[in-house]
Amino acid sequence: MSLEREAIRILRANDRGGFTIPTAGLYPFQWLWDAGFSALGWMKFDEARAWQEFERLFEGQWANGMLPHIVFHRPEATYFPGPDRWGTRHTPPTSGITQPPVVASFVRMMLEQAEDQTLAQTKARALYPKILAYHRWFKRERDPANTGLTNTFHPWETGADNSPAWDEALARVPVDPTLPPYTRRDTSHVDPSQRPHQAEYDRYLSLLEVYKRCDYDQLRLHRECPFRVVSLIIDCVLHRANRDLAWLSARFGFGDETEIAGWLEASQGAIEALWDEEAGLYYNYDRVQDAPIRVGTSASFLPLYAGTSSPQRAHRLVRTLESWAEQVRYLVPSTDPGHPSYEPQRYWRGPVWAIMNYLIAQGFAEYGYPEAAERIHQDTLKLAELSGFSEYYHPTTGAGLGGGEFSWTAAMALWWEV
Ligand code: 2M8
Repeated sequence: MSLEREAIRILRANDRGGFTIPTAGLYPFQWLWDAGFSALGWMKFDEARAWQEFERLFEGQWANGMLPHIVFHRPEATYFPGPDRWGTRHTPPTSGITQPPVVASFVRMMLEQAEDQTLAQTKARALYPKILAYHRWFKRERDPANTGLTNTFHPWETGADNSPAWDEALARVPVDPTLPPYTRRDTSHVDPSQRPHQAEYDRYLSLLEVYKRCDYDQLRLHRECPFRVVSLIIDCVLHRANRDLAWLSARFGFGDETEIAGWLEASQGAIEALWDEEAGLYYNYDRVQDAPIRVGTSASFLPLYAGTSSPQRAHRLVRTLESWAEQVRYLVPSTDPGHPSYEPQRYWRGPVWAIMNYLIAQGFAEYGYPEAAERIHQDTLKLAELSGFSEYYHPTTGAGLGGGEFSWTAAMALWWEV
């Protein structure tokens, strides 16, 4: 079967009625940034269904504008933590944290490429106020001091759960002595050597108890949450999303461009302050320690996707990518392969992720480096041919890892035409 037909088959198989689960068993609900990538994939063969993905996602939006990272549209026993553990009292049930805000950018891309322009304009226009409310929530509740960067309160929010970038910050989170007992479900679907360690899970769940004690009050979390970082994935995705939100505002005549321009001015300078000249890349930042987190990750290239980098810094990032390419067979490993914490098969500690490749390649292409973009594109294609549409891949052997028949990997094959 061609890659394209197989990708369509997977998206259809993972469709649960207007929303796409990432993969059966391991992730049986709708996740925020997965929904964005899935919508791009649907766009290539069913435009109406693609727009519906966002409509279902925004059913989970909170009254304060927050868009949660999971919408539990219907009960499923194969995932933990489910709605009871989150206890957010929302209808439909949701988690209580967010995820990389890809929506505005992907709505713009879909609008620009739609064959059915009447449908696309109606859908994008209707989504706009909801996306604006979400971005206002980010500014108001995650950057109240207007630093230009947002506070992130959980590794799950970053999308890169067990990245070595979070090791030290997470190790400082005390394990809650009253943590209710729990059974992990992830390791019954996937080999534990490809998933986070138990010590990390205990802290992921301890953080969840902190949110509940704070009643999900973000301003309290700025003071009381022991895990506070700046995540390059969140902030770079948000910066680009704000650019695209301003574009949508102008396109439809909503008139919010001045407000959004103020946010962009702050984040432009603040993201660039995360640059490390010696390392030749950008670092995440620990807000508790008030110090950069000196681990190169695939997110270290995302200021190109944001569009904040200077041409000189973009050039340095190409050199950095080349040095990584000498150490692995397939780009882009999720952690610097020369770093001691690099683990080529453990989830976000080394493996290659198709969706990150897409964002990084787009950045390189837009900065005038088509060869780097094409190399990443070709590697993604080879991985899919070799190992199918896996959740992630081993950067040296190309083996498929994590969950199989994975929606966002399949979606990239359609949208990015791998
Ligand atoms: C992974 O995260 C979830 C928690 O949100 C998990 O491991 O239980 C991450 O790879 C995240 O980026 C992704 O959105 C999610 C669903 O694919 O799985």
